[in-house]
Parts: sequence; structure tokens; C-alpha cells
Amino acid sequence: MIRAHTESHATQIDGTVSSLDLRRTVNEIVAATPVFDMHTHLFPPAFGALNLWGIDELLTYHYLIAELFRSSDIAPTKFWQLTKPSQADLIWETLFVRNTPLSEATRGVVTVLAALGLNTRAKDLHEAREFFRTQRAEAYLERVLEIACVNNIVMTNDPFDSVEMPTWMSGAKSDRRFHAALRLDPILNEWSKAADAMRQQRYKVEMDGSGDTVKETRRFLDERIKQMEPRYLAVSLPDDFQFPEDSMRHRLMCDVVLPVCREHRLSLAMMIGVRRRVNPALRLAGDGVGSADVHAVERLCEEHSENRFLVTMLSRENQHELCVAARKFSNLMVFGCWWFLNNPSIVSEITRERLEMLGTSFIPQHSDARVLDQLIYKWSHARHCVADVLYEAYNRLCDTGRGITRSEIERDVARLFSGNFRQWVNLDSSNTAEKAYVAVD
Ligand code: HDL
Ligand code: ZN
Repeated sequence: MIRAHTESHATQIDGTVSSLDLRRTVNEIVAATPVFDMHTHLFPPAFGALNLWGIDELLTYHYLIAELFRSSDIAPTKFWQLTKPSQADLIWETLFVRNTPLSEATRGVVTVLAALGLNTRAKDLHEAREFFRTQRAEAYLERVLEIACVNNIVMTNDPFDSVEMPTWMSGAKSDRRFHAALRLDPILNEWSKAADAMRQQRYKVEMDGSGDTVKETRRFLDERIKQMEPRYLAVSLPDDFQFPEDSMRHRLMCDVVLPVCREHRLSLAMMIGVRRRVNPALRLAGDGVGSADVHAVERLCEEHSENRFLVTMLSRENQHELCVAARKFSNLMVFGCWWFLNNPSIVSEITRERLEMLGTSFIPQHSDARVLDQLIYKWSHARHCVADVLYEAYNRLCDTGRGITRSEIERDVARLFSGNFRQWVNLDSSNTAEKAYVAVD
């Protein structure tokens, strides 16, 4: 296709962006469009110790703990006996000083330090600790959200967590930028433990699901939903998850969870493909991945067409099939490059195939951040990948002779970064994604 010879650096006469200007324009818009981070493990300062931030939390992130054991001869049992600062010192020395921080998780810490103006080649953590010691949680939160250009965050809220629940019970008004997501893993994956905990809270549930179990479990969820006002219900599911299956999980899914979702107009977020405790000695760092059955997702979407599903899968092998499933079911919203997929090589691949098969009708990323400062790197790295993929796609479009305007790029990026999610969870009454990116709170 021969391009018009009158290209200039400005917007062209028909309002489209010139090819010479396209890369800069895409980068600018991707960098400046606020993100609704729809899955994290973060908490606002009102939740006290659950709000993790600072260099020792950054360095003892379970991704880095797993990587430490590959480059150090310390045994996990010995590592767990160390204090958190000593664990952080060992990780810094091993992965950042004695080795080059080339992995995604180590490079992420370097991105954060650089963004905060701290020495990324420090021999020890003295300077970094001194900096964080002088930060106040509330002010530091504002600074991180500004640097990361994130204006809304969805938490992960476990209704059985003894540390978190007292804050909910106290009614502490938390930061309205932090939204709840009610996590169902205990109920759907560890029913006997959940049933025990519910019986202690006077819900008349039975281990075998008999009697008033369904009614009482629905009451339990209704009461938690009233308390937390979650944006969606969520569960992580193993790689061998099946639907249908002859199990308590299936019974609870069909008789409790899906009806409760319909009643409260809530989506069910399913995060499928995790193999918990592959190496228990590594604790939170010991989970693995397995390829799961996308047909189970299709059957759920088909048989429960009045339910809406947010789905992310952990295995790279499942991604293409999940995109095809999303083309078949408009009650299925694909999201994120989860956990072991959150690496530039795979984020780029997944985002390309999603854009090619779904247009902008997907949610490209969530941070899964556990430590507040991680927002800085997880979103900086994600933005680079998304900008590359969008630029290529716009370039290909321009090669057909159909140009692209700045406002179209702004609309597309806003839809990807917040509009699709806001609309999916009914945060916007608008029917068009365009309006969905109007000022977010
Ligand atoms: O189940 C989940 O929400 C996962 O994201 C796990 O929390 C996992 O440990 C994790 O942090 N992945 O990024
Ligand atoms: Zn998570």
C-alpha cells in the first residue's frame, strides 16, 4: 500500500495520526490512561498490617523467594527461620548483587527503586530502608498510585480470614478506590474447613451438604456481600477443574454460588489452572501450573447464560482456546496474564492473539500485586507490552489505508484499561465502552 506523500508530523488533514507520529501517540496515551486494576491482593492503610509496602516486603515477595532457592544453597527450612529483614538482605545480595536482576520479578524491584530515585546498584538495603522509614502510609499510597497511573484497585477478600474480617466488622470506612472481591476458595475448594468455620458462626451447614446447607451458605454469602459490597465473587480453581463434575464443589457452584451471583447481579471470576502446594516447603511460593479444560468454561457459559464470568487461565497452552471460547460466549470476559504468564514474552503473545480475535473486548492485565509498590513495576512493564501490541495493530490498520485518530486510540486504551471492567461489573450504566472511560473516581 503506497502511503500518501503529504505525511507530516502533525495530525493529517483528515484528523488521523501520521505514521511518523503513531508510535509516540500510542506510547503517550497508554502511559497516561488510568487503570482499574481488577485483581490484586492489596489493602488500603485502614486495614493496617495487611497493607504491605516497602523494600523488605518487595524483596520477600514469593516470586523472589522461589528464585532465591535457585541461586542460593540455603535450605527452605533455614530461610523460614530468618527474620523478614534478613530474608530481604539475603535475596538482595543473591539476586541483585551477586547476580544480575534479569528475571521479571527482580527487574520489577529495580523498576520500583529507579522510579523512587533510589540506588538500583546498592550493595545493601541501608539507603532503601532509610527512605521507606520516612514514608507515611497514606501519602506513600498517593505517590504510588500517581506513578503507576492506577486509580482503582480490586482487593482479594477472604470472608474466613481472621486478620481481615475484624476490619470489616469494625465498619472502618476504607478508601473508595479500593473495591472488594469476595473470594470463595475455602467454600469451593476446601468445603469441610469452610463448613466448620461457618458452623462456628452459627450457620446450620452440614459436611455432606444435607439439611439447610444450601440455604445457610447462601445466607452466609448474602451477609458477606451486604458487608463488603464486592464488585464480583472470585475463586481460583485447579487444573483438573471440571464442569459438570460429581463433587461438592459442583453442587455448591450450581445451587449456591451461581444463583447468588444472579440475585446480586455479580460476576463470578474464575482463575483456573493452579496446582496448589507442588512444593509445600516453599509455602506461598510452592504453587505450580497445569493446563486446564476450557470446555468446562464453555459449558458453564452455555448452561448458565444469565450468569456473567470473568475468566483467566494460568497455563500458556490454554490462552488461544480461551480466546475462541470468548468469541462464542458474550457472557465471558477474558482477563489478565496471570502469575507465571506475567512476563513480557508471554504478555505480548497473549495480548496479540486477544486483539486479533477479540478486538478491544477483553481486559489485558491485572497486577495481582501483593505489595503496594509493585503497582509501579507491574503496570509500567504491562504498559510497554500493550503499547507495542497496539502500535503494531494500528500500523497494520493504517496499511490498509484506514487511518486512526487520537481520540479513537484514547477510546480503545480506556476501554482496555478500565471501561471493559467498569461496564462488566455494572459500574457504568452506559451501554457503550466509549463512555465507560469518563472520569473515574
Ligand atoms: O490465587 C490467586 O489469586 C493467585 O494470584 C495467588 O495469590 C498467587 O500466589 C499470586 O500471588 N499470583 O500472582
Ligand atoms: Zn491473585
